[in-house]
Order: sequence, then structure tokens, then C-alpha cells
Amino acid sequence: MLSEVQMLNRTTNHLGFKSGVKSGPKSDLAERFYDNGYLIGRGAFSSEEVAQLRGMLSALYQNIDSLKENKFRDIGALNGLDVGTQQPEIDRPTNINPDLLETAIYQKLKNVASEILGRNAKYVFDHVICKMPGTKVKTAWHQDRGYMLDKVELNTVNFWVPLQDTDERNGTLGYVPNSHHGDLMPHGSEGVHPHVRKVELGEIDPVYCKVKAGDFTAHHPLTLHGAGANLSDTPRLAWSVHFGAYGRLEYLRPSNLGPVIKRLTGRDKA
Ligand SMILES: O=C(O)CCC(=O)C(=O)O
Repeated sequence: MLSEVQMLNRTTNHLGFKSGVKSGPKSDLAERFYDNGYLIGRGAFSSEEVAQLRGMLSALYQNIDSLKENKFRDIGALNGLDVGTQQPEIDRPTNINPDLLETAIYQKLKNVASEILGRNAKYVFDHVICKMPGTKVKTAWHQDRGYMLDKVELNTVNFWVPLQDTDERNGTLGYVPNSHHGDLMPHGSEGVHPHVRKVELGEIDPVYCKVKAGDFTAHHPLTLHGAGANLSDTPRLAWSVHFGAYGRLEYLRPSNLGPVIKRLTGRDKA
């Protein structure tokens, strides 16, 4: 029986970037992903790989003033709290620094996504969230599909890469196992930043991920998840990267065309 680390190393080694996986029986990883709605990959990245990525993402935060308004926001800066002091988020950091696409961590995530999807995975989206030390702001419970235009479905594998050891004290991710077997739930923005989408939940029994730097999590776009406050005295940085079998062409699946065309022509606001 292979340990989880051995299994991941095997995964990342045998899936060369060029060859990837085209088809075949469902792998162990795919089974865990689709059965539970999420998985945790342990010991996938070296400390050098984590340090390199942390440095590259932290550097983007030094230049937030130069970012376009729709690429940067502080989703925790409500009720008079200053922008930049709570939970600053940058959309598509790979657009700002394309070298991120060349990092070992990106390539390994792409290989894992290929194994789960059963074919060569392609980039769809990424964002980075820094929970500032002492921020009480939580990441609201949501399904990633709740951020999509009405009825748009992207069949993605959504990774979350913590860049320090992370647990309930400094804002780790919590999942509601098996929640991806249900439908998309109604999402709203009441009481949170206008960019944020949230689900009102009753009783839930989440699993909070206790992870080390070098681990990652992956979840299905319908899996309910959220994250806690950062009560520690260091920033909690995490990179989220989404892959799909068709990359950004996922938006052009026939069933997505209606809402996408409505958005492009402004008819969704009519
Ligand atoms: O980093 C976080 O706090 C939340 C990330 C998240 O919810 C996501 O990437 O889907």
C-alpha cells in the first residue's frame, strides 16, 4: 500500500507535462475527488518550491496600487475597516506575473488535475487571498459555482495551496464532505463584500483541513467550503488555481452559451 506522499510523488512524476494523461480508468485520486468532493494532497511540494511561490505572490501585494480596480479588492474591508488590512484578494495573478505558470507547483497541480480529469488539464482561473494577521473576517461558505453567471457550469478541479502551515487558528479551509452531490444552492451577498457570494447554512458538519506548507487541497466546483479568521500574527497566504479539460473554452460548452452571450451583450442586466 503506497502512502499518500508516495502516491502523490508517483502521480506528479509519472505524469510528464508533455505526455499528460489522455484517458483510462478512474485513478485513486479521481475516485477520492468525485466520491467525497475534495481531497488533501500531503507533502507534494518541497520547502524551496513553497518559498519560491510565496515570494512571487507576496511581491504582487507590494504593488497593489498599480492593479486595476477589478483585479484587486479587500473582501474583508467592511464597516470602516481599511482596504489592505483584512483580506486582500488578487484575481488572476498569473496574468500579472506569467512566471507563476512555470513554477514547479503549478506544473504539479496541472498533472494532478490531469489525473483527476482523465485528460490533459488546462488553466481556467486563479486567485490569491492573503488573510492579514489578526483579521476576524471569515471566508463565507460557498460553492465555487455560485460565483458563475447564472447556469454556467465549468467542470473544473479547484486547488487551494496554503503557503504556510494552516489550521483553524490561521484561517484554514473547511469542507462539507459530499455536498457536491447536491445542487447549486442559492448564493447572496448580504452582509459581505459585494464581490463575495455566500450560502446561508443551517447545521453543518465541516471538516477543517489541518495542512502543512507543501500540502494542497482540491475540490469540486459544487463542494461547499469556507475558511476561518486568521488569529495568528503572520499573514495567511493561499493560492487557488482551477483547471478544466477544455481550459477557458469551458465557457463555450453549448449549455453555457446562453448566459455567456447574455453577459457579453449586456442583456443579463436588461
Ligand atoms: O483562501 C481562502 O480563504 C478561500 C479560498 C476559496 O474559497 C477558494 O479558493 O475557493
